[in-house]
This record gives sequence, structure tokens and C-alpha cells, in this order.
Amino acid sequence: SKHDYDEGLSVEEAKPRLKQPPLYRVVLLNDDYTPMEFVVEVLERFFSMSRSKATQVMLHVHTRGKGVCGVFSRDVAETKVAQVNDFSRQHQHPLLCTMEEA
Ligand code: TYC
Repeated sequence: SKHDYDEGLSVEEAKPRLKQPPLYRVVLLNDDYTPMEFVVEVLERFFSMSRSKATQVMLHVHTRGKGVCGVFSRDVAETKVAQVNDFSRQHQHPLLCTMEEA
């Protein structure tokens, strides 16, 4: 219609800018009760870490209070957090997993 703008040869065209989606760190928190062996199993099972890498990360969390399990898209990070917390609760451990924007 006469109200439609001409999109051709215009100075006011917006560039199609695609923002890359944010990444999220999945973080494990220390507590006084979860057995070290259970934390190592969680890191192996849900983050595909070797036993030696999982032990290294577990000891970092134990001494520093928290540690990064991995960096993922929002969907994958949310799934990992839920899987770890569900698994921990099923085994009656207080282990907490969270996520933060990277
Ligand atoms: N602090 C626990 C203990 O001494 C071990 C532990 C490590 C717990 C890492 C949680 O995310 C954690 N048994």
C-alpha cells in the first residue's frame, strides 16, 4: 500500500546481527558430608572425566570451595545441573551443582 516503505537502496536498513548465545559454567560446590568417592563418580559419569582428572577437580572443589565441571550451552548446562542434583539426592548426599554465565 502507499504506507509501505521501500526496502530497496535504503540508508536505514539494519544489518542482520546474530548475537552468539551465552555459555554457562557448570559449577560444583563443596560441602562437609558428600564422600570424595561419590564426587569423583559424578564427575566421571556426567562430565566424561578420567579418574585422574575427576580426582583433581574434586580435590580443587574440596580445598577451594567450588570448581568448574565444564562450559556448555544453556540447555546442556541446565540438563547437567539437574542430572547431578537428582543423582545426588537419590543417593542422599547434599552435593550441589549450579550454573553461572561464562
Ligand atoms: N568435602 C567433602 C569431604 O570432605 C568432599 C567433597 C568434595 C564434597 C567436593 C563436595 O563438591 C564436593 N568428604
